[in-house]
Amino acid sequence: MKKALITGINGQDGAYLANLLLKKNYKIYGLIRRGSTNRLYRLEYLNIKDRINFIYGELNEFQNLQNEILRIKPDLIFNLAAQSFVKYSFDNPTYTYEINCVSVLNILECLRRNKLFKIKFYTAGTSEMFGNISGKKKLKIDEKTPMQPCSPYGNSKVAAHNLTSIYRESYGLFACSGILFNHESPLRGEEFVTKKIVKNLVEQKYSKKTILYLGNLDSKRDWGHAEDYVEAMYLMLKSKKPFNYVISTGKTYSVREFFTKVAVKLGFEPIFKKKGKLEVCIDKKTNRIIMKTSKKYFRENELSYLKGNSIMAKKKIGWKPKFNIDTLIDDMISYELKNQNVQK
Ligand code: NAP
Ligand code: F7E
Repeated sequence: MKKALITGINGQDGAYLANLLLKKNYKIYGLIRRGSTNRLYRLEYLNIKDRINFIYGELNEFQNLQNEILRIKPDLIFNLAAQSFVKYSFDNPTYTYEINCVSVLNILECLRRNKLFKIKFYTAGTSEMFGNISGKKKLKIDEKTPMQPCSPYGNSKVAAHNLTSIYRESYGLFACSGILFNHESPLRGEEFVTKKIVKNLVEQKYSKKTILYLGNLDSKRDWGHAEDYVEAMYLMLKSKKPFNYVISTGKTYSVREFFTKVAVKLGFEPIFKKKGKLEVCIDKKTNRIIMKTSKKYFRENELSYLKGNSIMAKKKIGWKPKFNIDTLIDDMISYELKNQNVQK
């Protein structure tokens, strides 16, 4: 039986990836850090918690990580654990850098020092590494686009990405840094904008009448579904040659467009009034304010436009997304409706 080790297994991607690999008959080991509350709800939701072999540890604890890798001898390692919230990285840059970069270096060093050249390694790169490079000209980003991160998070991921390429080229490790654009799902963390919008608007529709507070409504993202994106991670490690592929849908929508789509699907009639940090959205049917902007959610530096080009991944590893923006939103709404016990 093939074995896979996943760090960050209780995060959004970790849970979907574990589910995918179990279906492919892998034995799964998952690294999680100790906590005082239940953070395994995603694995419980997918009904796979009891099929995971958990390893408790911190990502930056080199000795422990090395012992576990030597004990398990996995065929594949997926490093998904990270401080993944961009806004938080402006307030906690040192922590973000250590977790997101030093941890990758630790795994690469462990593979190199112990001559574990058969283990295939994936680490989670991101579109945030490009910063605003394509913003003005509205270009599609591909594997050759230069990286100019505009957040401490993006910078930490560039460092990890470059180290991965350096170890691949210098020591012949099978190591890839997947350049994944935003991907969402019902299991997305609640601080991210898509989940925040869907959860709040479903609540406003069916239970609590609490206004939704958002930041910049005009930034644009290339949003895909996490289930499609974990498939890409797997395909990257199954391919013959390691390569850092861009994974994206090739379509981009503003936060305002995403919000409007969700609101309309739920039967609201959204009308936007005022501008910038004073903007509000009113439901024309009820004349009630359903959204207000708040200074709190604007960023120190905004990445305002993202659109990817995944032709290379399509050609070389046969990856193609199954979801589009509407089926993604439908999936997210239907999960929230079930949570609210609403019959559709
Ligand atoms: P997520 O839901 O935030 O999950 C992050 C995981 O990392 C959680 O399991 C978290 O565990 C774990 N973690 C954080 N700090 C840790 C530490 N010090 N030691 C051990 N584990 C730690 O993120 P995601 O959306 O699944 O994303 C997965 C990876 O892809 C991340 O590296 C992210 O940066 C990257 N990425 C995500 C996207 C996206 O749109 N989702 C796009 C590009 C790249 P706790 O529960 O203990 O916090
Ligand atoms: O923000 C704007 C915000 O936090 C998206 C991570 O998975 O994808 C994710 O990073 C946009 C930004 O995701 C709110 O300013 C407006 O322009 O959902 P987000 P992100 O920062 O793009 C990349 C690829 C990753 O790698 C990261 O790990 O939405 N926005 N109002 C808001 N964002 C949030 N969170 N909350 C708001 O109220």
